[in-house]
Amino acid sequence: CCPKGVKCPWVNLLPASDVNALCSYCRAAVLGSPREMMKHAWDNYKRYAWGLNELKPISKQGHSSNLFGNIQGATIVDALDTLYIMEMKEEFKEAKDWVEKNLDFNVNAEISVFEVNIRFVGGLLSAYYLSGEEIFRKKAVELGEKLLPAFNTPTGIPWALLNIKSGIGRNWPWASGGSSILAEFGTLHLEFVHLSHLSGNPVFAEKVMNIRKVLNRLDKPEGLYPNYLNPSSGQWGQHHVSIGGLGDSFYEYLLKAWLMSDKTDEEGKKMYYDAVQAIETHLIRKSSGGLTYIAEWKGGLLEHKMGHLTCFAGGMFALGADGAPSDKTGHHIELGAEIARTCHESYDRTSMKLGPEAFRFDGGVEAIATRQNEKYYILRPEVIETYMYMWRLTHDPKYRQWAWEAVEALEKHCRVDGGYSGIRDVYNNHESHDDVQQSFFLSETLKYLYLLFSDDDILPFEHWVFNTEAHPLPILHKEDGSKEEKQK
Ligand code: DMJ
Repeated sequence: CCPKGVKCPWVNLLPASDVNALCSYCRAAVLGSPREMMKHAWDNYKRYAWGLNELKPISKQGHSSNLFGNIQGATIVDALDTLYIMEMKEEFKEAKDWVEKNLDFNVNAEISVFEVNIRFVGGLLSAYYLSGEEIFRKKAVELGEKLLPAFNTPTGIPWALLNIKSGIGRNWPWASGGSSILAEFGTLHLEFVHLSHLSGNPVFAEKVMNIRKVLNRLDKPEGLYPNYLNPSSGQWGQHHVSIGGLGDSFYEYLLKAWLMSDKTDEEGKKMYYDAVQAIETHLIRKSSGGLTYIAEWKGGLLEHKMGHLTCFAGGMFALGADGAPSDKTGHHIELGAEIARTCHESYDRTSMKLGPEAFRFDGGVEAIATRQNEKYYILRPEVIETYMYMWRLTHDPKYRQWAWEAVEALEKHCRVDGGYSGIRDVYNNHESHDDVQQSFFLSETLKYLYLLFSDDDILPFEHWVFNTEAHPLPILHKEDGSKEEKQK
């Protein structure tokens, strides 16, 4: 099956359509490929940016983002579980040693509560659950405690930004009327429930349960959740609803909170399925060319645009199909499949076969970016994430094929000597690199690719849920008990 035979170290030189018909030799090479990509990304980070947050793969130096203040090592913490899962033992050990000796939260840093939670707390929790190494549990709980002052607002809806030394919080200056952001305060639940579980301290879970309480008290326009909520007044800001940026992982965490509770969190379940119902009625549309998409809602008017971020929803709908009312199970899987197809089209309709940041369904176009500032690709995972869920839940081989097309495009356009870089315009024939290797490329994009080409018994869905940064967290069974309960 392999035209280049055993001399071919890179099966990704094969046309994508051949992936399902490979001999065992080639198949083994395919399976190894995301691991080799991880090695390239990791080795270069280590060579040029060790201990810093991210890598600039073209200029071969560190990249610091203001999301983490001066907390350091984002790539190391985000990559820990991927290294573990891929059995990159030496690399995992050097990452663990760095965490032990250098990961320091006693710094004067203003950080994004959401980003630090999903990447650092999530990364440490997964590393602990996978490896059993106490250092990761200790660091996760220590960091969780540092985040608690963010909840000191009149409603308990946390600030977006927090100085972890002074405990002073504030919101993004651009957010509607001083509001907190739905996708930010709504994406703490999984990690905080686990922090309570591992520390025996109920305070973490109490904080996130209070967020639910505030949301449930509020009237929702057409059953939809606006992206902005004022933490002082407890009132919605601007009525902008999105399943992409600013809204996305709030919905994901409702579903996953229910799954992670071993399906006992009935409140999370109801909030999720009610929200999906409203999304279907008001946001989901079909283009004249037959592509299903999720539009954005602005005070009752639809903007026929879908973000790359929104593409995660295909996987979410399919993952949630099981709990949907019995007559709707097939429908939710089908919805997932349709979103996956639309997002694949957004990749396929570019020159580089990598998807733009946002694509539109108006002015005669379908699944194409029309604005110059929406044509970039920053190594985001959401489309591959949806392929991974669709593959696991349907075993339709097209998802492996589509993922393979993405691997080929990443290798061709994003791989550079110094690692992997984002692209400024995926419609251009020539790469203009943005010179950033995002930490989520290692934690999410490469992990989802690896899982997609592996057997289903690696991190099976019956036992694990993935946080929004692809960090696996175990399902908490009743009999597991918290650390405190176990000590008792
Ligand atoms: C990641 O940090 C997470 O997936 C988050 O939910 C959204 N943005 C990036 C990846 O695109």
